[in-house]
Amino acid sequence: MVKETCVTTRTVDPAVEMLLEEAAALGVSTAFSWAAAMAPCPIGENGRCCKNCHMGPCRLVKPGQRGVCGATLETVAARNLARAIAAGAAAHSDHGLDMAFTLEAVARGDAPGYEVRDPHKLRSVAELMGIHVDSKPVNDLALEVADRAIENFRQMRGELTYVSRAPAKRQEVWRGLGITPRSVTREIVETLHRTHIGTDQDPEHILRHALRTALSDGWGGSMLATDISDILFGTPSPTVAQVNLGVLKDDEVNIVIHGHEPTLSEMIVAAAQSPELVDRARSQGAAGINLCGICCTANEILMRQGVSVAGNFLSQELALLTGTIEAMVVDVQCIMQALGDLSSRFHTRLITTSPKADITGATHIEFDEHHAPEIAREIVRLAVDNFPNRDGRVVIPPVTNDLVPGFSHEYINYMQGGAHRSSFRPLNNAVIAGRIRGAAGVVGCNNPRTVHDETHTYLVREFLKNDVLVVMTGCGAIANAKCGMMLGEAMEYAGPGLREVCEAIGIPPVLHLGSCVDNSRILTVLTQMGTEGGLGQDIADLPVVGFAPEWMSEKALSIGTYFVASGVYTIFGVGSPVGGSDEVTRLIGEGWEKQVGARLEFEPDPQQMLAKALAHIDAKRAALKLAPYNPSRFGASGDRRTREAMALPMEERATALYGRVQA
Ligand code: BF8
Repeated sequence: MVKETCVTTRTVDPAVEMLLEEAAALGVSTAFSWAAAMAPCPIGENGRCCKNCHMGPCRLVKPGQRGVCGATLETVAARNLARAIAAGAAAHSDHGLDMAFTLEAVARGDAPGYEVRDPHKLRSVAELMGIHVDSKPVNDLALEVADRAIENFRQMRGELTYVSRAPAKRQEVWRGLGITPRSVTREIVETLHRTHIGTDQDPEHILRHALRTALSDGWGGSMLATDISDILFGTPSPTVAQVNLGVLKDDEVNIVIHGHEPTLSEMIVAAAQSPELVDRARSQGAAGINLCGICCTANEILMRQGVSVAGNFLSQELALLTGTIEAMVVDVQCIMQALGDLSSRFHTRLITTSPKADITGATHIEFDEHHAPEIAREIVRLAVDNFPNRDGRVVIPPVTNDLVPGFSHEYINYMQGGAHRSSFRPLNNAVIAGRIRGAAGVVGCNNPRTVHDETHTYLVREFLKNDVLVVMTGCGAIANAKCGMMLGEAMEYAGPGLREVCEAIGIPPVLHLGSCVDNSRILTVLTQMGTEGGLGQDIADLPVVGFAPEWMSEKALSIGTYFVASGVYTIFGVGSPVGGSDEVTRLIGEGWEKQVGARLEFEPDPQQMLAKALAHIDAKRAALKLAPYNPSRFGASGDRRTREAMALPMEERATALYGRVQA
């Protein structure tokens, strides 16, 4: 059900508030209290600090001030942003590369426990890559796809394979500017080179390469990560699951999987269901094994397996405070270092699994896809054997909600016409008619510098009221799922036209598309909307906006930048990492608008964010010569009318339902 939120100055999530009170009672610090105790560095916060060489760090805080090498504020702020985008692109893409290596190992028969679960997707991906499918055996085709994917990470010349998936007009924009990405590796290496002391000094030139680097993530590393995950673990379709800290069980072994990559977590899902380990849990006094996730690993196994989600980024420390987690298993990205110390205060075993990420205080059980089932069983066994070590203090907030995740691009296509007539035509028609005013992609992190989940949930409610269809990923998706916004009941917030469309198709008005690498699914959806007909010929023509309202990570900057480079006006909340430079703010705003047809803006005020988004959607509608948005034209049909009629006194119902009734 749709839940009212409990707004405090820290969070809108009552489960998080309850555990923050528990943290205070236990004298435990969390990201919330650290953020309250330490203001952001006022120089680094908005891009004025240059620490790219050891003549500095230089603080450019006075008008006209330069660094020791002569670098201007504009150059410094542009370099800082470009480096952050490169780091974000690297994180997504290294994840994608590991997925490609796993697919290669599976195809060679070197990864027992894994298989190609979606051969249909394998064939579609092969075709997109220009590989002849013919009647090749699945593993032969998988090997060719893996090889082509790996080549995309290391090729030094040419264009990324998936550039050809973008609308033709968009490809022309990129080629015209010289920003068509060659490979993730090439663009990231070049960013680091250009931003080294004494290399690229013109801020516009630096930022143009930042666009190219971000594109190598969106249309390269992330898109490959999504596609290969679908091939190996199945393309998501809608399922039902539960969310929030109330999914933890007081009488079962709780294992929380946290991080980003689905390879190990998929194996842990299987191990946790094995009769041998469930019996072992019972022998330790537990009623069973309860698996759930946090952050984007959660989104991966939620989308495909319906595994519960305990929370988003700012819930990770709080989950430990429940006293009920036998093991928190982490891989890479968004894992707070504080978990090491914190887990040692409770009985929880923090288990690191990536060869790339050690945390002091954790037990390291290294993942290797060649021995994944044994490693997964070892981890689950360790968790099970830890159950008797609970100290008896159990504080599980009684807060959960249901959600319907699983909206892959393929399913969105299918749901609009079934197997024989799948297309985006109904969606495009709804936008053309004005039933749907436009669409918003609301994605990204939590940040304790703003009220946890508040802007994510505010924007989504307002978009629904304004007949704007919402697609979500990452921690923003979890924020809204916790409030019941990913259920049919969220229709109560929807405007009349959006409601008609969602009721006709049978979908919630807020669609969960997956983890942060799955923002690439949004690119695919937008491409199909742009090429379906009636809404222009390019992503930049569409009445759509992108948002990262509570962003904090470099990955979010990469995502936002590849949205912009793909033609989507994108607004970030919280604060601007280049706010110290009016010129860089102008370059990523009107400068990028001239170059790629979209702006990147940082706007901390949620009402302003909304107003800008709606104005943009309406301007795009006008440019397409679509009817102006007019909600009063829609909503008189379908079950809304029935529902309103049923709420009337009995004697008035028949008239409301059927018009004037003869006595
Ligand atoms: O990759 S939304 S806090 S968990 S960075 Fe991290 Fe941000 Fe969450 Fe997913 Ni994405």
